[in-house]
Amino acid sequence: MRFTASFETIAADYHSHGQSQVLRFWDSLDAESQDKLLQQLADVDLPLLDRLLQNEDPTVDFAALAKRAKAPPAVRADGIGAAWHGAEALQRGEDALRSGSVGVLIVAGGQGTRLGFDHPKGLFPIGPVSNRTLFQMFADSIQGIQRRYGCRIPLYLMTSPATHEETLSYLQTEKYLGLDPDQVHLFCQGTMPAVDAKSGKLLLESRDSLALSPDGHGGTVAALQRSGALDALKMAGVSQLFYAQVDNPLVRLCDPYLIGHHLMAGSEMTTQVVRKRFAMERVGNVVHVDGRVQIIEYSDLPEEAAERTDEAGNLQLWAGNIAVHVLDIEFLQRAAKGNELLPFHRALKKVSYIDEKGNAIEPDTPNATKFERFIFDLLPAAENAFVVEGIAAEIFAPVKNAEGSATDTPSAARQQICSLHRAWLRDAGLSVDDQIQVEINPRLALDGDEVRLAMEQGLFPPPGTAITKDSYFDRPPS
Ligand code: UD2
Repeated sequence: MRFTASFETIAADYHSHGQSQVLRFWDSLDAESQDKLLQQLADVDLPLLDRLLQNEDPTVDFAALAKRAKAPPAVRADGIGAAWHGAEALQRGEDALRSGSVGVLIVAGGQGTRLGFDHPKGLFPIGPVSNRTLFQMFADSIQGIQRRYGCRIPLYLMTSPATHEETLSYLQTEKYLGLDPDQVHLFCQGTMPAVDAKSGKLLLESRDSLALSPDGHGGTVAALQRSGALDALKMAGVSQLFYAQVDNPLVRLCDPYLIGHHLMAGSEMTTQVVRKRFAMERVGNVVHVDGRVQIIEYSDLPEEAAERTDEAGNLQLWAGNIAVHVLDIEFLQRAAKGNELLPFHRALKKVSYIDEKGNAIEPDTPNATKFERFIFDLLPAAENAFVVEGIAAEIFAPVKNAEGSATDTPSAARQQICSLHRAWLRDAGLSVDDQIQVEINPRLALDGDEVRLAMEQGLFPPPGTAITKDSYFDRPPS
């Protein structure tokens, strides 16, 4: 049990901050509930909350920023834009992987509300033929990378209180998805309380609990530090973390090309971007402004700035953030010291709560302000922040929305995975009709080159073979 200040101290503190309504049911609670509430109240940084409520924190005038924003200097998909060749970057990244200096960090704390899936999103079955879960897809990629580079990749999975327990039991039940349990590290991010959007009063989710939400993927930095992960990684000789979101099954985990560019640029944070499909696409905009690389989230970018085009008629702000970053451990340690590098973003959301009579209220319009930190706000603080373009069809298939939505649905992602793997098989000499669903497990082949190599070893049907039924290539043909 963590030490918690006495009830009197906490009650006085909340009273002085005008938040004593959170204790209105105190006398009706049993000892266990009183203890639970008291621990939550002790964890809230009331002075920080006051600064946020008084708008005394540094907020950004995104409209003004967007006016000055330009496209970022970037290594484009054709390789142009760096003072070195792509082949050198690739070699440098492969050497880093072989030396064991790269770890993987996947943020999986978000609640999959938009997906309508009431389990941690990593448990969502997405394999187009295998039905493998998102977590299994990442674990298989890591096993493929370990096979190819003879290394051992530590995997850090960030959960939130909403996803931690179920994620842990899933991993235990699934025997850590083929990975060594010692290389898989779960750590839980922090939370922030939600407040009534009008009054700024903290909301109670129940008589003995605040309405708490995960503190944003930017909470990664404090959570890595708090869990001891940064020190452990450094001790293990890991100097870069490859960061990805749990909702992108097409991410090229530990991409040596991206890692190599990061290292050759002497960058502390490198981000992979894709050309946006349209101006208001729901991705962050990677821009260059005031001498720094920054990201203006889609929700903060005025439409006129998003629609701006260059002389060739292309979107001026073309670089879409897909939340794939390479981060130096040293940089994360520096960022964890202050936390002032990560401002809070406010989101107006519907948050269920109990009213002064103890009635549960399910608002049908946004009623509360949530506070989140975004990891990409580290970019302007990073030395030599670097931007590398990738091809969306090869690296980005976000699983965000429930079936039937316009974009970013599970079936759209499954189709993208099939299209990419179909192209690999065709390039290797197999014929596959468009309506045949195919899926290749990275343990067998990580990319098209490896499909050809594996084929020479008889691990795929020989060139000229027609694949006439839905096929999952997971192990050598029997
Ligand atoms: C995010 C990016 C957007 C673009 C898009 C690509 C932000 C604010 N926006 O949009 O720029 O890159 O992804 O798909 O990042 N998460 C946590 N803990 C949290 C909150 C989120 O782990 O407290 C994880 C969550 O599991 C998910 C990811 O972060 O995998 C993104 O979550 P989001 O829903 O907040 O951001 P989204 O998808 O609107």
